[in-house]
Amino acid sequence: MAYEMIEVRTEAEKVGIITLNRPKALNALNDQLMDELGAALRAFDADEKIGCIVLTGSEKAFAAGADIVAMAKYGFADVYKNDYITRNWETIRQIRKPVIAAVAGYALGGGCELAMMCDFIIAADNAKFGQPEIKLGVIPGAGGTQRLPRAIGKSKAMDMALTGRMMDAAEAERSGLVSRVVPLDKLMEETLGAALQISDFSQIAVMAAKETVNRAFESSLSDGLMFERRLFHGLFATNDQKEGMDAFVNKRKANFTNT
Ligand code: CO8
Repeated sequence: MAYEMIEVRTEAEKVGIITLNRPKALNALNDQLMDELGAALRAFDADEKIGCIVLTGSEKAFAAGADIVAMAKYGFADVYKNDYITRNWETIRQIRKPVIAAVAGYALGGGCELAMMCDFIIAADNAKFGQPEIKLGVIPGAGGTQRLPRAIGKSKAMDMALTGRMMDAAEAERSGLVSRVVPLDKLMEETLGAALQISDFSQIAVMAAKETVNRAFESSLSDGLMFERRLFHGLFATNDQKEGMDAFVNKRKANFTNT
């Protein structure tokens, strides 16, 4: 598929990199961009050589939200019956390989929600997060009211959703929204470092770790612990468990085969 609103490349043939590329609109997320993003994510997920995916934007904006110019024209029938804006936002949830968001500049509204749908966020020191939908007479529509409180707690999430204020990178790290903050010129180096590291691990173990951490948000503690235990046990059926433990015992680097 030829892409117009995203750029796609790989690093060392094992990391898939998707760059949102609508610079004139600060990467505002419209249906075409989200369709392209969904297709690119699915293609990397299906590519056996790819062990991790990085999603990023420009230095000025990860994404400044859903496309307000497009949305301004829509009525209830367009968004509800025809599923405009919302139709392709769930693809990223179906991706089984890790997706890291590398966020510089604005991550607002749907941009903040898209970053939160990734498995973790590495932020540049110029990053700004916010859910400003309240200023437009609406509310977040892609998980902002649900993922933000889980990430940063009720009080800060309410503050963000009700005032529409922005949170800078330092506050985002302090609040647990992002895992690391790095200087802007080190953002891709740091993110690719993490992505390459993950790509060298067993894809089976990596997928299991992702699935299990995500389960923590969907289940009781005892159900989550049982899910973890069963997957932990299951990994003892893989060649990669034998390889990883043998490599440790024999003081050599593990060579995982994803089997
Ligand atoms: N949609 C469309 N165009 C945008 C958007 C956007 N979200 N954000 C910026 N642009 C455009 C501007 O219109 C402008 O275009 P032009 O040059 O043609 O006038 C261009 O990008 C540059 O923007 P600015 O001139 O405004 O740049 P500034 O540096 O002055 O300001 C800001 C940057 C602060 C980011 C500012 O652009 C802004 O406030 N943008 C809107 C942010 C916002 O409100 N985002 C939330 C949108 S609502 C939403 O995301 C709901 C999500 C629901 C998802 C549901 C799916 C399931």
